[in-house]
Parts: sequence; structure tokens; C-alpha cells
Amino acid sequence: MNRVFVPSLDLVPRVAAGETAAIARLMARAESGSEEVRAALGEVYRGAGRAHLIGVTGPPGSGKSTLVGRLIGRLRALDRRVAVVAVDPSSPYSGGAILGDRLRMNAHSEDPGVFIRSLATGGAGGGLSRAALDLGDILDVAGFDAVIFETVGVGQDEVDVARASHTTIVVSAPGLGDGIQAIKAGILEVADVHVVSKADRPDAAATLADLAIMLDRQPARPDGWRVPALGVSSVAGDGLDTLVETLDRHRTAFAGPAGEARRAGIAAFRIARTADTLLRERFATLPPDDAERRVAARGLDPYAAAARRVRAFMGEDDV
Ligand SMILES: Nc1nc2c(ncn2[C@@H]2O[C@H](COP(=O)(O)OP(=O)(O)OP(=O)(O)O)[C@@H](O)[C@H]2O)c(=O)[nH]1
Ligand SMILES: [Mg+2]
Repeated sequence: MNRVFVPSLDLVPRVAAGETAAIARLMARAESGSEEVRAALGEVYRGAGRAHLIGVTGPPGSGKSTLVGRLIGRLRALDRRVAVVAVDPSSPYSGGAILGDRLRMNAHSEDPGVFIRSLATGGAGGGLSRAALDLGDILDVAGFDAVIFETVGVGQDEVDVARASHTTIVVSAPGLGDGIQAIKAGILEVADVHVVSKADRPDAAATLADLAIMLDRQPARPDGWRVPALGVSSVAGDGLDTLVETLDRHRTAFAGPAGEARRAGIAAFRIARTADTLLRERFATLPPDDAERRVAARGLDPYAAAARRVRAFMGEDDV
């Protein structure tokens, strides 16, 4: 049976009323990024701003999903509604990750105060972060108090999602390799909070100490926030209270004057990513010309051909 198409703008009040079907539908449209959904997403953005957006990133297997599962439990105990967007890179090697994450978070699957959604891919060139952050706005408007983005800290786009949150947690597993791995991937400096996971393991203390030394060597941040390194065991449940307290403290700091530059940075990032999406889409719909043939024959170079295409839509009002 074909359902009547409900315009995205009409879904917005239903999302704001917390209607799960409307939330899922608008999220699917936001992910696909159709032109029809843009005005609705604009309205959603303007209505959002209450939720705490928390990015959780770190190397594969560092314990992010288990930690997020535990965090959901703690936040629910405080009567907060929690949504999770698990961002999974489109790599075929990560095919099992989503199922695994679902299983780990399954304890909450019957709870209406918890919403979990996996985002597979948003296409090339920043589409993933654009889509993830749009989904965050939808969940924000839907009344979730916290929206957690879990991303593997490998690709730039994934790290960017975490960075564009209000509070970024970088999770490292104990052991020499992981600390170094985190720095290599360039995710050390995006952390507002460092978590050394699996603190029940005997080698966790050494990793925590290494991290503390590294953090001491970092120059003071302009916003005055001192980045803590916390040991957390999702298995034993240790360190979770401190983590929740720290998240709340950072959220308060972020909301005040000290967070102004960060908020502006996130806004700039979102404008840039959305512009990327619009330009790519618009570019793809340009009528074909003879450029491909001429570039292939080396009668025209890619720069001249690209400049010609860019000129073809510059000056147009309607992107
Ligand atoms: N000992 C111990 N093991 C843990 C803890 N937390 C997670 N693990 C184990 O670490 C492994 C990876 O945990 P995940 O939570 O799937 O890690 P992840 O970072 O989400 O992994 P990807 O999403 O695949 O990158 C699993 O085998 C967990 O059981 C902990 O607190 N202590
Ligand atoms: Mg995971």
C-alpha cells in the first residue's frame, strides 16, 4: 500500500511532539538529503539548541559502544532522555560493527526514553557529518536531553562529527599502542574529555599516567577548560559518575561566554559542510557538455574545464 506523502515541513510539529514514526521519517529524509527536506531542516535547526550533543570517538575496539551503553543507563537514571547516532564509515571492513553496537545497546531497546540510530554513510566529502548533525538537530527538537554521536576516530569526517559536538570524548584503550594511535589519528587535540577505557585491566593505570603527562605538556586552552583524563570501566561500572559530572561541567562551560568561539566554530563548520553538499548536488545536475571528451583528448585541461562548470552556476540565485 502506498502511503500518502507527508511534506517534510508537516512532519516538524510531529517531531516536536516526540512522535517516533515522524522522527524516523524525517531522519531518513535528512540522511538522503533531498531538496524537499531542506526547509524542514532549517526550521528544525532554528528550533533546536536544548540538547547536549556529545561526541564519542576513538580507535576501533577502544570500548566506545560499551561506554555509550553505560552512559545511557546513567543518564536515564537521572531521568534524561538519550539518543545515540552511531556513525559507521562506509568501509566494508566495518560491516559487523553496527550489529555489535546494537547488541551492546540492546538493554535499552524497550525504553521510549532511548533512541538509537545507525548512520551508514552520507556520501563523499563531508556528507556524513552534514547528515549526522542534521539528525542531532531532529533529536534535539524531539526532546532528547542528550544526543551522543559515536564515531570511529579514523577518517577525518568521523572525527569532525565528534568535534562538532558540544563535548567531545576521546576514548583510548589501555596499552602502549592505543595512546600513540590516538595521537597519530590527530584526535588527541579534539578531546574535551579523555577516557581511558577498560580501567579494570591492570595496564590502564600506566596509560592514564601517560595521558596525564601528555596533557600537562599541552598549552592552556584559550577557553580555560582543563582537559581531564578519566579512567572508566564499563564492565565494573567505575568512573561513570565522574564522567557524567565532567560532561555536565563542560556543558555549562560551553554554554557560557567561554564557549563562544567554540559555538561560532561549530556554526562555521556546519555552514561549510552544508555548502559542500549543496554545491556537489548542484554541480551534478549541470547539463552535460563536451568537456569530458576534450579533457580526455588533452585538448582541454581539468582546471579550465572545472572553471567553466563553476562559472556555469555562479550568479545563479537558486542553489
Ligand atoms: N575489560 C573490559 N573490556 C571492555 C570494557 N569495555 C569494553 N570492553 C571490551 O572491548 C571490546 C570492544 O568494545 P566496543 O565497545 O565494541 O568498542 P568500540 O570502540 O565501540 O568498537 P568499534 O565500534 O568497533 O570501533 C569488547 O570486546 C568489549 O567487551 C571494559 O570496561 N573492560
Ligand atoms: Mg562501537
